[in-house]
Amino acid sequence: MTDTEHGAPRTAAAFYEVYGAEPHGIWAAPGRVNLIGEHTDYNDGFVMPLALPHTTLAAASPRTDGVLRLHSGGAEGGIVELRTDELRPAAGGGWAAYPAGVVWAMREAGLPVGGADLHYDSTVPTGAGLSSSAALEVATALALNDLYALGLAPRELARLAQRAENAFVGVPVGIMDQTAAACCTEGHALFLDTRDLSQRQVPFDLAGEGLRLLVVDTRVRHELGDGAYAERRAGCERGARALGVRALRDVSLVQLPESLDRLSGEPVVQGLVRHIVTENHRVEEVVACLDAGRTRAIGPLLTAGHASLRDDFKISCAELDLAVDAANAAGAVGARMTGGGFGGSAIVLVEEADAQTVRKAVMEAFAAAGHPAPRIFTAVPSAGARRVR
Ligand code: GAF
Repeated sequence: MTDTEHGAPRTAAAFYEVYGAEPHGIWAAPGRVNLIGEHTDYNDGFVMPLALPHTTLAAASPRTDGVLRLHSGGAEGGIVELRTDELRPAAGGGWAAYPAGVVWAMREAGLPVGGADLHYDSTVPTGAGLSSSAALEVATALALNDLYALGLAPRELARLAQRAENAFVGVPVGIMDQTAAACCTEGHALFLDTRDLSQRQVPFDLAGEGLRLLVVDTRVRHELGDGAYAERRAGCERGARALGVRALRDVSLVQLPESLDRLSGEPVVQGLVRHIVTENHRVEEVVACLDAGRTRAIGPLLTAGHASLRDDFKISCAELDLAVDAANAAGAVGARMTGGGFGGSAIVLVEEADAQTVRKAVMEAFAAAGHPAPRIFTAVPSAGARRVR
């Protein structure tokens, strides 16, 4: 039994305490790390996330009066009560805007979704770049899908969750995190083409190969809504327009030098374009390595991806750079920041035998630099969203 299944009785008990009745069911959706393919998802490109064992649990029951009640074990402020027919996109709204946005998106799509009582518990760290928002959205979407017998497939739930975040919460994220939460499977990384949403589960058996993937949560909290994410996205779209392509996905590595020439005079956009084009290529190379059973060969690609995010896309920070540099100096196979950037987490691929040495080196480097100690744990490729009860 996983921690998620272990946690289900506690979440059921908390639901009972809050609402005075047993929940109809309990659903779970995981956080994720992205192995490679950063900021490519809103450029129609390739991504490769894997689900973490950390999940958000949603205990839920339907209501017949159109009222939506939301309660979180991790948030102050008690029950948030809303009317489903009065939901309107608005800035702000705190954590409850994410699940409320999902109900709004479903109703906007003409789906027969009414009221519900929901209680959430989560082990996904928030603000750590590990997609706690997507886990909250997708757990909600899956619960409503079952409660209201909508019959939607996981990737359709991901689309609705993304719409909730884009149009209701107001953050212009791509489709990676919601798809990861909805579609990842245990023991695999998910190779996703964000243009047509075609996907392939790529076996990623680290333990079997004597490898380990560490997550270093720098504890530098990041917010996607603070403008820098939207700025990068707008810059990429500007680059695509200037190059006359539908999205930067349509610029190949071979065309890159000529494309950069055409953008001379726009150094910031040049950097964004160079990152996206080289990053899409790195995803394809990582997939080729994994398909060929050459897992260790992805290490340099991860590290090259970090340099590109730091130097061209300019979304790293001192703590992320330190985590990557200290890990590599201590013998890691490769390392990079993961997720939206400006803080959050890095991933480090290490030989199992070197894991303790690398971990210690990162802790010591943070202490020497005067940064708060990072939180380091192992990422085991885990299951996507599911009903647990
Ligand atoms: C965040 C976003 F939510 C994703 O859509 C993606 O753009 C990612 O940053 C960067 O790859 O997690």
